[in-house]
Amino acid sequence: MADLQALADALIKGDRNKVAEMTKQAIADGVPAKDILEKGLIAGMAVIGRRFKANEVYVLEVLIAARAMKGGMEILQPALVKAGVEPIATVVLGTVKGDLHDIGKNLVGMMFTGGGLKVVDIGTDAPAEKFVEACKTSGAKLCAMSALLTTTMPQMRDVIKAIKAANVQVKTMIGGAPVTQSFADEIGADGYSADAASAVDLAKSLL
Ligand code: B12
Repeated sequence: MADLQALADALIKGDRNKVAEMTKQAIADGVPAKDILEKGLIAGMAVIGRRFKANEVYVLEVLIAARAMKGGMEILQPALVKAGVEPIATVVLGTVKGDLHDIGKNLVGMMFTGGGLKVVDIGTDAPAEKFVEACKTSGAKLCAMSALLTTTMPQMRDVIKAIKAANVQVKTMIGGAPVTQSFADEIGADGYSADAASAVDLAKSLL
């Protein structure tokens, strides 16, 4: 019988091949897809998130674990669809206009996926209209923005204004090295978090 704790451990170690192999085996053993996702892949990613938050692992380890998670997800996806397991919600994620930094954004996206959210990544240098359009077409419940430059932070305010003007019902959250809670309060964002691991908890609390 498949050992989901061992699957989680392989993901924590970032062993992509083992994660793929064990995911396949768990499906073959008839383990419900939802259990493989929640008790194997998401459980492993949650550990990585906690360790990252506590500075026990670095960005590179998170990226390697996320790559292993992606490999497992690709195998599990058809079984999830078949079992009717839906993502918790859709989140639109992008780096605001004028800003090309995407390492942090991608990390947040990986943690979102690891937390069971569907991510619509609109990339970098994304103008307000692109956020609004993506939220509308994807039916997202959350809109997450990243900025790494003090000069592009004001773009976040523009995105929030555009979302309100278009009357799109999404919660907004922001992050990036220069962003603070007080800036989030100032521009009317629904939430802010300082790192990718807390971003998942924040997203879930906003839903
Ligand atoms: C890598 C880097 C680049 C790379 C980007 C490559 C890429 N694909 O991203 C390149 C070389 C392209 C680059 C270019 C520039 N950069 Co640069 N860059 C950096 C650097 C060294 C690291 C950023 C990074 O990836 N950090 C690692 C990630 C994991 O951390 P993070 O992004 O902060 O993300 C975490 C959190 O902030 C949070 N988070 C991030 N996004 C989100 C979103 C949400 C919703 C949430 C909840 C959380 C969240 O979670 C993440 C994980 O925990 C920083 C210095 C630094 N120490 O930050 C400078 C830095 C950001 N860059 C800077 C500058 C000035 C520039 C340039 C203007 C340089 C130039 N003169 O051309 C250009 C601007 C280009 C542009 N238009 O965007 C300055 C910004 C100064 C300022 N206060 O505005 C910095 C701070 C360097 C410095 N000390 O001067 N840069």
